[in-house]
Amino acid sequence: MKLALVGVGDAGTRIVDRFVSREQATGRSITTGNILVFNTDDRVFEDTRTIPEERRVLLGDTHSAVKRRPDSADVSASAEGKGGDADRVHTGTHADTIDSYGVGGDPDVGATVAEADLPEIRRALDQIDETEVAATMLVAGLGGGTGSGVGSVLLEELNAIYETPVYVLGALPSTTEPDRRALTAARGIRTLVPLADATFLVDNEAWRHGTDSVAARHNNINEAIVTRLLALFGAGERDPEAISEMRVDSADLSRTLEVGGVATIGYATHELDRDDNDLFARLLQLLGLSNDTDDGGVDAATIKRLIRQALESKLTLPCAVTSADRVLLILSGPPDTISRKGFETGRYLLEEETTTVEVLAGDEPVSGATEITATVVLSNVTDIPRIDEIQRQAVSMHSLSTTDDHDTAGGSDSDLGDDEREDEVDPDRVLTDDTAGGEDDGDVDENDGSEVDNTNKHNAADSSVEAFDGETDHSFDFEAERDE
Ligand SMILES: Nc1nc2c(ncn2[C@@H]2O[C@H](COP(=O)(O)OP(=O)(O)OP(=O)(O)O)[C@@H](O)[C@H]2O)c(=O)[nH]1
Ligand SMILES: [Mg+2]
Repeated sequence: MKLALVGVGDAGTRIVDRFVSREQATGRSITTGNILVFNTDDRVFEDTRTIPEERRVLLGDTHSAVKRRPDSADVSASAEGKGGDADRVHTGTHADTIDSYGVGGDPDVGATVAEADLPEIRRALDQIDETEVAATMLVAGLGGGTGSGVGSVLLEELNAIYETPVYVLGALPSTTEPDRRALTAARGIRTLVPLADATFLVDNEAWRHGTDSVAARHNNINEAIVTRLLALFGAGERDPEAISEMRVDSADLSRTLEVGGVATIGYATHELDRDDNDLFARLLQLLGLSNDTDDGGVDAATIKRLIRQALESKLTLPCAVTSADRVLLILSGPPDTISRKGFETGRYLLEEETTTVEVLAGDEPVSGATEITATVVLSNVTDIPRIDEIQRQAVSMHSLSTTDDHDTAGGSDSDLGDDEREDEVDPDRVLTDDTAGGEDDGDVDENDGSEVDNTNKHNAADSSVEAFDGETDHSFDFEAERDE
């Protein structure tokens, strides 16, 4: 599927950059240059390798709440004098702390800045040729003031101008980050998920290795994300000449995602050893001596095992697989290796394990590949422990903020008054049984059943700042969905 990528904030910028560099290195053609990144702090722009300057948009130039990073010469001078600023700059990228540059982690400032810069945003978006792509994906760290705040305005804008689906890829903060990141992510989930045609979430907590530095951790996670996105959106985009009866196409992916909500991806690889067993199996088959009546080179049991591994692999967002609405399986490998029988048993396995009959499956023939990969997409999953945890953290932070005027995150959000904090997360609307039942909550009713309501699409452009207000109709309640 041809896809435009719009990165926002540091995480979004890095992930888009990584995607394009892998796309180029593997000779694929997915974004075909339809990329853009937005940020309120340009530190990470300097580190990008594949994003042309005109596609990197720095917002908030004229906004007084946006703090510009001093250039490095100024920093060394001031660090000599004061000592502290140099550290700040070093933590400005890939840190578990929130620094004060850009919008300083505040999504309300992010949304305000983006609203003010809408003309500039629109001019930048003109560089994307919607006729060349089947969908657009907004990429952001949902705990970021820029990612969530600017991201919410961008998503509304993309919805308003594009007829094609707009997906979101959002990274969730890890537990080592300040509570304020979790609060922002909880709000980001509630704002973005109902507005997006589907939201892929990645849990940084599940994917981090204990001893890694934050930078190494992010790099590894970004690599894993990009591998999965390429397997998914790249399927059907290469080797058009290779023959396959079951070729996956972009309609399969859109159909899987059209139920909306949160999607997660599993992935597994099997290295081909074509010199021995597989060739032998093929030989037997050619001679009519194989009792595997299969048409492929890798036996059915191996294919089935691979599909099981993908389902049981660490999902981008761990969840109960039985809560999925739809499933898509993509098997990618040399055209002659993917066994039809293995494919069918694998599909049956997915139906059983996920307890859904809506399993689509297809293959992506790749001549000369040395491995077979299985990619499994689970869409509209609702049983997600990590989201419950983030919501609980957000609610307890909210409670603390209403009983204590001090900034419990130790961050720089002292500019938020109590009234504003009231709006950030309303615990009654996020976690209580009242909301879970959904009877008296118009918002939840709107999101009734398994489908996320997308009626806001194409008419929500005027409500981006209010989208963070607990009283708008953008809320998405996972508890309510689960109980239905
Ligand atoms: N997977 C991944 N997550 C990241 C990366 N960088 C940051 N994050 C996560 O994204 C969240 C937001 O961080 P940033 O992207 O730095 O924030 P921002 O969107 O630039 O917004 P500010 O708060 O204004 O700096 C953090 O809570 C991290 O969990 C990255 O490179 N990869
Ligand atoms: Mg930032």
